[in-house]
Amino acid sequence: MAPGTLLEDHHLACADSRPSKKAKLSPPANSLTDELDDVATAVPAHPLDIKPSGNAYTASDNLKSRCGAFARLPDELLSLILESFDADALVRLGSTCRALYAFTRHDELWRALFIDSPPEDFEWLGTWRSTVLRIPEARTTSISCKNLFSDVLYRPFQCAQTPLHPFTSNIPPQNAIQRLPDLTYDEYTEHWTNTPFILTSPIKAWPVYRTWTPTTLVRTHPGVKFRAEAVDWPLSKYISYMTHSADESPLYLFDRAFVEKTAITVGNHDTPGAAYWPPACFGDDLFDLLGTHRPHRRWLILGPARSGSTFHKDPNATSAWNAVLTGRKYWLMFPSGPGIAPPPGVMLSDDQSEITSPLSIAEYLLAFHALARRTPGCREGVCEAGEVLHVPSGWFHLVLNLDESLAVTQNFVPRRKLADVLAFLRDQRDQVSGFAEDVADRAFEVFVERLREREPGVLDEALAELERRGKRGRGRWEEITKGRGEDERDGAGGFSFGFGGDESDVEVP
Ligand SMILES: O=C(O)CCC(=O)C(=O)O
Ligand SMILES: [Fe+2]
Repeated sequence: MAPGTLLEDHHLACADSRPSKKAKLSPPANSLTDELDDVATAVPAHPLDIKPSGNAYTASDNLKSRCGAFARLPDELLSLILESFDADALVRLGSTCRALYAFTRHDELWRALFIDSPPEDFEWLGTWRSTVLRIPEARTTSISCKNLFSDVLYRPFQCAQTPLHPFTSNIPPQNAIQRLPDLTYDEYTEHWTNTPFILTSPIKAWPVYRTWTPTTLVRTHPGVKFRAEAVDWPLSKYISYMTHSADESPLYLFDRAFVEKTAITVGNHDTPGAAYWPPACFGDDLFDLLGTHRPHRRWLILGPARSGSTFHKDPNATSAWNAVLTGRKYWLMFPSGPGIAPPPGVMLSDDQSEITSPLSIAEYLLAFHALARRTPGCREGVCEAGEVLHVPSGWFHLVLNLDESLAVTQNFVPRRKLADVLAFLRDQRDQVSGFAEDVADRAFEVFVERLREREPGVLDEALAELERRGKRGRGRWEEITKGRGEDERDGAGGFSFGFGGDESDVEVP
């Protein structure tokens, strides 16, 4: 969560950590209420002894009242102003009084400073501030700010410390994502393209499943730079960050060039020397017909416990599989489509194209998980190491790593979802992503041309499906908008989350 972006939702998101009266009145043991009480009381004290704002009402002293003109600024505004300070100004201001010491220690400020101008060489020293200032942890001061009461400073810490297992366990049976040993191509094509599922045994024979762990990878590729959100770091630095940081939303390694960087061979299960191959049930990827024009398709994903992906849909209406090599991932999923509301707490921009929720994963779970769990269409599951989860085209998903986790994901176009992908490329052109620049604005035309040359039958089937949908959509829409003179909206509709351009800093498949 960036400093200064605290909105009302954040107030909703993190419960005040004052001792809860509810504990005394609690309903029977093991209820969710009990678990949430445990969540609230399991948060340790803030390292600088900062407390939530509410405590100011009963306190006899308040450090902020003693920081001159700054005392008059609301905490949100003060944090926002500090975002424009450089490292030197932050250090000097922080040495003037305890309250400003606390505000200028806020690690999100230092994360932004680092990311704005990443140093050529650095050593990860446990916090962004220590890393920017090159101060080893042992020499970092920690002055008690006991009478400072600030939600802006306390909440990110609380969200980073709150136990998340109550949200990811006791999955209601009706929400549970189905677990299957494996599927045949025909079974997948006939029955499963629109359904999330977990395959429990498809990757046990992958060489990378047997040999790749964060520890082995860093041993073999310590200096290879991988992309982690806005930075490219040598793997050894990322692992050092991953194993020794307390960020609320940890930097997530998401690298689309890992095959080239690690010089592995990929292909199908019969490709000589292949390090991994897509589970056979998913069949061919129709984007392969585009050859060198195809959009990005595969990512290596690595992150610590509590890292993950906030709600999004995969790009270009593709489907995906996500194979866990080490660790475990909790998935929360919702279908989308005409007439289906987005998941609770997910806000879409007016044109439905962009997600406007500012919540981190922990904030989302704290504020909306209970409602999400009760919402029709909700699917949840934990994908263990050695298992593969199927993300159907168009489904919203939020993913939380329960442990440090290494995974490989691939996006693809199965035959049954070709119509959805064509509709997306044709009707949501400004959201098409992951293609090279010279193809991006004519991706639909290029793809249709290739399909016509190589798979005319499959193309005709998909175009006929699109026409059927168009007719159905027009009938319904005309009924609704009779006399208003409005155009038909795209039948596929809904929000989607793209890759951004090639130069984009952030990409989440
Ligand atoms: O592993 C993750 O964090 C989720 C990645 C993702 O969104 C996907 O595979 O589609
Ligand atoms: Fe995704």
